[in-house]
Formats: sequence, structure tokens, C-alpha cells
Amino acid sequence: MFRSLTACRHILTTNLRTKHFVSPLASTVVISRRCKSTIEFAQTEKKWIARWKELRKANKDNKIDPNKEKFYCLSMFPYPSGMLHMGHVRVYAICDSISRFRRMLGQEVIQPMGWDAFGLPAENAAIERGIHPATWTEKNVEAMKLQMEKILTDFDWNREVMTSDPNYYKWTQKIFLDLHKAGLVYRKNALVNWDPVDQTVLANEQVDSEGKSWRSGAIVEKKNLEQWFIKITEYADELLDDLNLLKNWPERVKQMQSHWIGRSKGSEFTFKFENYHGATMPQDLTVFTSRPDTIYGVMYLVVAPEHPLISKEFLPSDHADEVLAFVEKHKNAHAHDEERSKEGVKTGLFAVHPFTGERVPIFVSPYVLADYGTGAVMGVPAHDERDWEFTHLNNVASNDEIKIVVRPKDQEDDQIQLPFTQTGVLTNINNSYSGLSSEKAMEAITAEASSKGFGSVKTQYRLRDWLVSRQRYWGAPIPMIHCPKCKTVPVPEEELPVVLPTDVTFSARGGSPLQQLESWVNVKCPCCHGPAKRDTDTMDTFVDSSWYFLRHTDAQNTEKPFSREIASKLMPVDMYIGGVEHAILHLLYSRFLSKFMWKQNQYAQKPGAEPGNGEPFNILLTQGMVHGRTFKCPTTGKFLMPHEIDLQDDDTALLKSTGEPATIAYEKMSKSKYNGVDPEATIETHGADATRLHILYKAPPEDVLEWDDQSIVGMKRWLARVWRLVDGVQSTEQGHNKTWDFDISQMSQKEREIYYITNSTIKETTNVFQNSYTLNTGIAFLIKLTTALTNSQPSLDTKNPISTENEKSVSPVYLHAVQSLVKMMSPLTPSVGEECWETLGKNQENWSSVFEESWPKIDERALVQEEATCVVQVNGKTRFTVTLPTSSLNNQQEIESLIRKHEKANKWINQSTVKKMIIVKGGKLVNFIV
Ligand code: ANZ
Ligand code: ZN
Repeated sequence: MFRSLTACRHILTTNLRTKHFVSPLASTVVISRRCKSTIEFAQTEKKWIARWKELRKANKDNKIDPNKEKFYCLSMFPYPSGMLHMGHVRVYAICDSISRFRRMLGQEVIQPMGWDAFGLPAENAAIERGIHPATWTEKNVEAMKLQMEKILTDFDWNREVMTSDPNYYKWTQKIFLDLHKAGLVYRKNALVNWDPVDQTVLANEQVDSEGKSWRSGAIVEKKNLEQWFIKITEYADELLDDLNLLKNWPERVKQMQSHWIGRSKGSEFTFKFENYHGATMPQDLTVFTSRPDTIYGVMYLVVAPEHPLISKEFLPSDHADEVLAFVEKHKNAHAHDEERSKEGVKTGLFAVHPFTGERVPIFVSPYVLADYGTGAVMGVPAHDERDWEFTHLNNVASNDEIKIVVRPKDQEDDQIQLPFTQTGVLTNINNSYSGLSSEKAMEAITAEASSKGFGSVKTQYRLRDWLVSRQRYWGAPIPMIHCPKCKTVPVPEEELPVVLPTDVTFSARGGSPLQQLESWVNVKCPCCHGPAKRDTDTMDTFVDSSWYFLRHTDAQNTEKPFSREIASKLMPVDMYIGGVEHAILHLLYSRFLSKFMWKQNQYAQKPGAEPGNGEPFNILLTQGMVHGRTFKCPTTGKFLMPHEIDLQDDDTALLKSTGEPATIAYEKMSKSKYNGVDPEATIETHGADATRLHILYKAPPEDVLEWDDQSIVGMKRWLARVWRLVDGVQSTEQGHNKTWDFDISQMSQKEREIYYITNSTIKETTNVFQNSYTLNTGIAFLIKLTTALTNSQPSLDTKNPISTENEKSVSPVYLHAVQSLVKMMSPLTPSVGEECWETLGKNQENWSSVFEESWPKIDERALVQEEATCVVQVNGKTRFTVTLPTSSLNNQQEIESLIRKHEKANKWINQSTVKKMIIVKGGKLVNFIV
């Protein structure tokens, strides 16, 4: 990006028109007037942005034409940071292109935009710079709207939503109360990150990898505080099972969701404690296992460090100190599941194996998670990787002692590679279960345990309830009141919204500013009218963003979140486009809330409509990241700033200081790597049309895009070539509203060729826009069509010429091709598309936007390749015949290469030196002189 700023020019001219329009075949040479024919991108963009604005004003009321099929195309709404980055430009370019295409297909397109406007950055700006979060956010929104306009998006601003607007969060609060009413909201103690210096709760992202607060630098503690939860686990089964309905979602995303929900079927077993010294013990210890068939292989039990057993009360005194010290050391472990330490210590306690009566030691280790299953596991080293590792690390048992209870079907017990973690057949140490398959044994063992009262079938989920309260200011206040008498009381619906007070002071310390605002906190209890206090927590911003797509359907409704009738018509979102980083949480929460509202009958679905069951998104397109070029010092590995390197012509770079070559790589754009690219600067230099094209052409939407703007000039050149074609046929008296009705048999050979490639391009690009979304290949097809048109003459030897204002004669087939090209490129490059379209229809009385036109129709007849038989002679003697497509008949090279591919060609032609090739009867007879 650093260099090409100067290397490109903004204006492309097409003044040099010579050979293309002088047809050697035409009897009269057409002399064209020298028209101005330059396209000035910046001016064109401005002109069309203004025109579109006018057009959009006409549809203030979000009118929906009932006769049209709707297409709701949505890109994930952004956080209003104040600046679009290339990733945004990429999603919006994809979304806008597909929307514009759908509009031309004749569908009623809904393409709204909004702002995920609550959240921490605004609050930080307030603390650091003294600007109120609302002011900061509004300013950013204004700036970003302008930028979105500059990239030529056709967003429907009448449907705009902003989550921090009381007219929006009133309904977020209402949905919270609905959930509460349905029994899906509750309060419980939960561990939160606590900054002991600033005396405030921190979000996970504010705790760095070393466990320190991002602002104070203090070691963050875990503190138990009462929090609000939404019972998403109640929907775990349907959220998992309905993934099957999402046929148009990437498999990868469905797998991630499925893993996140993590349904695991298994059993629970209860172990009694062994009596010792007459101490009072809890009744027993329950474990969850997904492999009940391995119960005879249990060598020990392990509990999580946070397990209630781990206390002075229960631990034998000769072990207590060691155990508690160990636990203290491993508290607050941040590591992921797999990396958690397998170190463990004996608790000194023992349990009794419910099947064998054996004595089993109980350990404690951080590899057991407190909040999964029962927080306790049965250790089966022979059949579980983690237990195997634990056993060896802590010398729990020697290899000979380890009990092997399952073997592969076709192997003897002594050949088994340990740990053997698959299912198989039970070995002979399993009493009455020996010889059973794992599957049968799981059932039978659980049944026995169940009948004897020490076990049962159990389904376990990884999914946890959704902790939605934040001890923060800039969010939707939780609409609850705490009364000393009535406990927690919902704010009556008619009092919504609970408005965020604006007269607060921001400081880094001492928790949420809401807590300090007594006038706001102190209220009357809605039940007993006694003194009570407002809840001072605000909602997780994921709550705001998990229903905004429903609000877009009816954004200005003042009575309800949205009208049932309208939402039922417009839902589901037909196509949802956004980053794969939202594959889990945002999409899961959105699916949950829209299912909830659907079940509450707040909206319905047309019978048979996909995906069904209140699923909000039909097609999900996850776009890849935009990576920028980084330069690193080869010795220190430090990222280099643009002014520290010299770019070379061959795309390498040298360090200015030492002359060494810099290491070049593509990485996620970031300030610290000096590889960010400002979209506005790119647009300023190259124009928005070319920028959009470039982004779409460089990679298919789902792949990583390695940004460099070297090749952006290629896109500008293409646009100029199209402009030249348009300029060559402008102002025919036909204009562009002609319904084409061609008689293929009346076409000249050249017309047929052009008609063929035009129709095959229509076919390919339609497929791209509608099915594969690989817009890069779509652009490649359009470029190919452009080349074919550039390489032929507008007249195409036509028998039915039409003439232009400047007296050139043009074949209607050629005109149709140019018009189709312009229509097909317009969704990708809207302002140049409009400009070309307007130019083509100069003689039209009433101008209409190219996006009001219908998408070109495929003439299937054109795609049938006609064939002709060609007789092949060698030195005048007939040797064989080949079938050739008629389109190849006027191309000597193609004829030759097709003939040479024939099996008989090897014998007669390929091994001899051809002196001459004579083509007779327009390709129906070919004589090789060898
Ligand atoms: C004995 C056993 C034997 C196990 C065997 C596996 C294989 P999923 O499938 O993910 O649900 N486990 C149970 N609770 C745990 C906890 N709180 N922390 C860590 N691990 C826990 O995993 C279930 C298995 O994970 C359970 O089945 C248990 O180990 C372990 F050959 O029990 B298994
Ligand atoms: Zn009360």
C-alpha cells in the first residue's frame, strides 16, 4: 500500500479509439466522432450517491410489495468504533452485491444496518477523555454512516437500529422480563474477575494472559457475587438437534456449536465413603462418566480443587495442610481444559467401589473441572488418556496393576496398547459382564446400578447458563427492583424503559457509576410501595445483539418490539454474513432468543419455510479475515514501520538502516504490526467501485484475503474497458429497455459466438450470485466476456444492423451483450454500473436505475453448441472424419488442435511434418499436405 499511492491514476481515458471500430469487413468504414469518453470515478460516485438518496426517500414507510418474494440480506451489525476497517468493507461489499443482484432478480430486498452500540470502549473513552459514552457513540455512528455511503452500499436506513437508544433497549428489557416470566431468568452466586485495586469487576477480555488487570495491572482475583443468569441450558437439546435444519450453514460452524453445547450421554455412579475414625462425612460421592462399561477398571477417584469435600471439616488432619496448600496453588487456574495440570495429591480419604467393594483412594487434581458433571471423576487409567497420564505422573499404580477391562474385538488381552480408549468387548475381569460389547455392557451395568440405587442414566451438557449481568454503566439496565420485603420484583412493563441516567460521573474506580447515583437507585417497590433499590447491573451486550434482526423488520414500532405480522413475513433472515469469530456465542444466543420469541408466538413462520422451528438465519456466509502485509527485521523479529523500509520493484523490501531484506508476511491487521490499511484512503485513491471489485476479486468470501493494492489498477483497467465498449454503442435508438427476441438461425457466425459467450456468462454469474457466492469467479467471467467483446466488432457482420447517433452500425446481438455485461457487473460496481447504464440509454425518455432493471435472462438455445462434421484428408485422400463445434469453424488453430486430438490423427498427421493445411467449405473439409 505504501508505494502504489503514487503509482496509480484516478482518471482513465478512452480517447484512443482506432482499430476497434473500423471493421475490415464492413463495406463502409464507420468514422466515429471523437467523444470525450472519460470516466471520472470520484465524480461518478458522488453523482450516484446523491441520486440513490433521492430514490430511497420515496420508500420512507418500508413498504413491502406483497407480490414479490422477499430476500432479507443482513451483515452482522458493527460496533460503532468510529472507523470502518477493511474487514467491514469486505462484508458490506459482499452483502451489498448480493442484495443488489437479488433486487434485479425481482425480489423485495431488505438490507438494513444498525449499531451494536453498548459496550466497554465507549465507557473507557468516557473515563479517559471525559466524553459521555452517548455523545462518543453518536459521533462515531455519524462518521461510519458516511463511510458506508462512500463504499456505495444500499442500506435501508429507515430500518436502522441502535442498541443504546431507549427506543431499542426498552424492548431488550421487555424481552428480559418475558424470559423472567417464563422462568428462564434466575440469580445465583458466580465467580467474577475482581480488580482489588480499582475495586471493580472486569470482563474476561480485560484480564490479560498473565491474569492481570488491563488498567491497574493488579493480579485479578475471583470473587463470588450474585449474578443474573438466563437459562439457555433449557434449550440445549433443541439448539443441538435443530442444527440439522441448518442446511445452508458451513459444517464447521455447526460443529463448533455442537461442541459448545457438548451433549454427552452417560451414567452417574455413587460411591460411599469408607468409614474412618468415626468422622462425620458427607453421605457419598457421585461421579459422571461417559463410559459406564469401564466401571470395573476404576483405580481411584479424583475431585476438583473447588469440590466441597476439600475442606478442614472433611479432610483427615494428617493430610489437610498438604491438600489445602496444593489447592491454594492451583486456584484461579486460567488454562484451557486440555492444558490443565494433571498433578494431584491424596486426600487421605477412601471410597468403596459399589460393584466390587474394593477400597479406592480419593485424589484432588485441577484436571477435574468444578463446573462439569459432578466435579468428580472415576479414574480408569487403562481407558482414558487423562487418567493414564495422571496415574503415571502421580505414581498411583504401576503398569501391571492397571486394570484392563475393555479390549478390541479381535485382540487378546495381553496385546493391548494402553491406554485403549475406544469401545470394544469386556475382558474376563468384569464378572458377569465379561464378553459383552461395550454398548451392551453400558446399558446392563447402569441398569444394575440403578436397580440397586447407586447409579442412573445421565445426560450431561458442556453448555452453561448465560451470565448476563455486568457491573458496568454503558448497557441496558436490568429492569429489576430489590425490596427488603418482596425480594426481587420486576419493573412493571408500563414503566419501561428503565432509562440509563446521563448525569453520572465516570471514574476508573469503585464499580459502576450507577451504584453511586442515589436518586436513581432508590425507588418505591412496585409491590408493597415500600423503599426499595434498583438493580444497578446492566445487560451483557450479547443480549442486545441477539434479537436486533427481528427489530429490523419493524424498527420504528413504538408499541412492541416488532409487529407479529411484519416479522412473520420477513423472517427468517435469508442470508446472514459475518465473521467466523461469531460462530459460537452470538449465533447461539441469537438462535436461542429467536426460538424463544417464536415459541411465545411473537412471530410465526410460513408453513414449510426453511429452516423452521424459529431458526433465525437460513444461509450463513462466514467471511474470512483481511490480512495486511507486515515487514519484520530478520534479526530482531521486530515489526517495522513503513518509514523504516525501502520497497523494491520486485515486491521485496530492504531495511533502511542496514540494507538487509525484511521478512514479509501477511497477518491480521493491527496497529502494533503497522499493517492496517485505511479503507477511506484506498477509496480516495482508487475510487469505491474499484476498491469493492478488488476486495471481491482477490479471494472467495470465506477465505483469508491478503491485502495489497498493487493489482487494484487491474480492476480500474477493466472498468475502463467496459466504459469503452459502452461508449462505442451508446445512443442507439433502441435504448436499453428492449426485450430481446433473437432468431439464432438469422445470426452471423460472429453473432452466434458472442451470443453464446453472453449467455454462458449469464449462466455462470447467476450461479455465483445465487449459489456459490464465489464473487471472484463471477468477476473473472465478466472480464472474459469483456475481452471477447473488445476483440470483436460492434457490427459483428450483422444482417440486421442498428445505427447509433454517431452513425456506427451495431449488431443487436452486440448491443445485447454490452447491456447484459453492464447489468451483471452493476451489483459489484454500482456507480460505474449506473453511469454505463445511463449512457447506454441516453435516448430514453425516462431514466431508470439499472437496479430497477431485471437481471439478464438466459437463452438456453444459445448454449446448445451446434456441431458440424469435418472430413479430414491427407495429401488429398480422405482418411477420417471429426465432429467439431460450429463455433470453432472459423478458427484455424482451433480446428487444427481439435483434429490433432482425434485418435486417428496420430497415425496420419501427428508424426509427419505438415507443410500446409487447406481449409475448404468453411471448415467442413480440411486437407493436410505432409
Ligand atoms: C470414566 C472414564 C473412562 C471416562 C473412560 C472416559 C473414558 P465428556 O464425553 O466430555 O462428557 N469427566 C467427568 N466429569 C469431569 C470433570 N468435571 N472434569 C474433567 N473430566 C470429567 O467426558 C466425560 C468423561 O470426562 C467422563 O467419563 C469422565 O471420565 C470425565 F475409559 O469416566 B470418564
Ligand atoms: Zn416490596
